[in-house]
Amino acid sequence: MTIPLRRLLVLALLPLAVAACRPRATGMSSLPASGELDTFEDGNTESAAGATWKAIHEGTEGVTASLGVQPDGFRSKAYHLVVTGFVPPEAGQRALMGARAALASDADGSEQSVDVSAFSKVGLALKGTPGTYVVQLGVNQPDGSILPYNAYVEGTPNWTEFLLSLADFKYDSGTTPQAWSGGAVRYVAVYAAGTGDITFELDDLRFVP
Ligand SMILES: [Ca+2]
Repeated sequence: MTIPLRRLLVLALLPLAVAACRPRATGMSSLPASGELDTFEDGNTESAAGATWKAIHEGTEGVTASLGVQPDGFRSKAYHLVVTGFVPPEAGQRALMGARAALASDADGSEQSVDVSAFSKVGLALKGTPGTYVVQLGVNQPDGSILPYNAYVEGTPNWTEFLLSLADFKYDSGTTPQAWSGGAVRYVAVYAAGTGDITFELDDLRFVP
């Protein structure tokens, strides 16, 4: 028995049509081609990638973090993100206190990854309680896991703009540090590395070609 060519074509295209009808395909939002993740100028905690900024307070008891969008800013001057919290002095490196946003989001709100190979840098403006801050990219691995790749900046009470090369992000949490090797990025996060009462402010977060 032979199947006419036209029917074969229809059968071949059917899965594509079904995929196009799925709500998750039409509801997907992700990092704009411009690379601009968030200027906060809309006054809310939803990024230009359609995902919501989340306050992160993990790793040990007593860590707190909350966030909000407040007036003023760095380059885009209407609004910026403010993160406030506390890291117990004894928490050391176990504490995660900061803010995180995914680079893409499904219609149901689940986080998705984005290929950032069109970009070579991450730009952001930061000011806050003096100390070191960790800029982190969650990078998809071939086995499906996500590893945190870190770069470090020094925060001061004055706005400072940082332009971090993707090549400078390293996975340094394990026994064997790993240099940047590309891959799709699930999220951007900024964490305070210090302890005590900490407030820091973010603005103009973007991927740069
Ligand atoms: Ca702004």
